[in-house]
Amino acid sequence: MATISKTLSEAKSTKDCSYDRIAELKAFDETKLGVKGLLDSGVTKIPRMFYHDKVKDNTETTPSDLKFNVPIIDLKDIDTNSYLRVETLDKIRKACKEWGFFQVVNHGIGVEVLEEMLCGIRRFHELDAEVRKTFYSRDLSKKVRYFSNGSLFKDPAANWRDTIAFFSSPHPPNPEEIPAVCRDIVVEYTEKIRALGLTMFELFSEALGLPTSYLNELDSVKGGFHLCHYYPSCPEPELTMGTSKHTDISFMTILLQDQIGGLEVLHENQWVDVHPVHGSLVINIGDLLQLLTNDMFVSVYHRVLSKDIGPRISVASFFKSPFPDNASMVVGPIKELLSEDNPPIYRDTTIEDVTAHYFKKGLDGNSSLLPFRLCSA
Ligand SMILES: O=C(O)CCC(=O)C(=O)O
Repeated sequence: MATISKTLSEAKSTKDCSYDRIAELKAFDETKLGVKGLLDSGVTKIPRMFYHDKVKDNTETTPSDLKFNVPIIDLKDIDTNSYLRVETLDKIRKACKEWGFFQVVNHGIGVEVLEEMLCGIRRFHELDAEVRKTFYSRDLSKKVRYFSNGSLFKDPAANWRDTIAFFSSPHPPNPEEIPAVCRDIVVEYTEKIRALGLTMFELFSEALGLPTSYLNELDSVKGGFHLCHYYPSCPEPELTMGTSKHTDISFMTILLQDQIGGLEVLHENQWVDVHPVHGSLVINIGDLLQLLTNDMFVSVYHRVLSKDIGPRISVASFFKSPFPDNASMVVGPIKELLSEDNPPIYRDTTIEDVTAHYFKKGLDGNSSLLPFRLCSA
């Protein structure tokens, strides 16, 4: 590892003409130990592959905090109090339309489950290096997979972040495939997040004026996986990012974050902090739900800043199409939502085409829906 980090730092300090980015990426990937491994090897300067051109863009973070707050929606008693349910549906509709992001409290998953999930993911990422590297893989068909930067060789700059991914549905891993240090909690969390996902889709359906079960009856939303991130503290956080600006390809994402902070959402051209609220979960609309709802709900850009403190742990649970099982399924704006005043903005397409475009473009900061917009819209 010491040799590799020397190669990495040599690559960083050499002049532009001799900088071999691919060699640096390969050397990093071959360690199979991610950013955590780099930090453990004692780096005090980040390798050049992590340099981002535009860590600071022309949108501001701080002033927006004075002006905007990501909505927090309380789900308590909405099944028993019809007045509260209507009020909550109004809040959800407004949040999905104006923000594409909100936090939920009293969502039915105990705080001890959330905390144990964060601890379990941390235990995995802090396993002995020799054990951890046995899970490292870029084989997308693996149901349990540890890696650093999903599109390492495609993205313009690497992020200061490692990840372990778990398929959750429709084909979850056998429990024995899950690392023992987080096995029980990953199984439990998967079950609980799935149930919350069904509830959220019911609420979304009602908020859209559709029958309660509408979205849950679509076969296209029955797939799922978790990306469980570990953001080590960064010696030069101003030069890199934890997660680059992007939207999610999912229908919906439920995110669990610890108390470190750093997640930001783009709202009215301002980066707004998604302040960690203990016991809450962050809900965000993905590109495919924006397409289904004909922009009534929006999928918005978000990113994670690097910090000189850490590690930060987060778990993003994506509700998506069971790919590749449903790859050829046609998706387009829901017909019941369309009218003369609300004509379709997107053409019908397939899950396969949207997904292929999303991965082809990588984390370049552009919406994956652009090629599917109708010219006249
Ligand atoms: O770690 C986070 O807070 C966000 C992660 C994220 O945006 C993603 O996995 O797509």
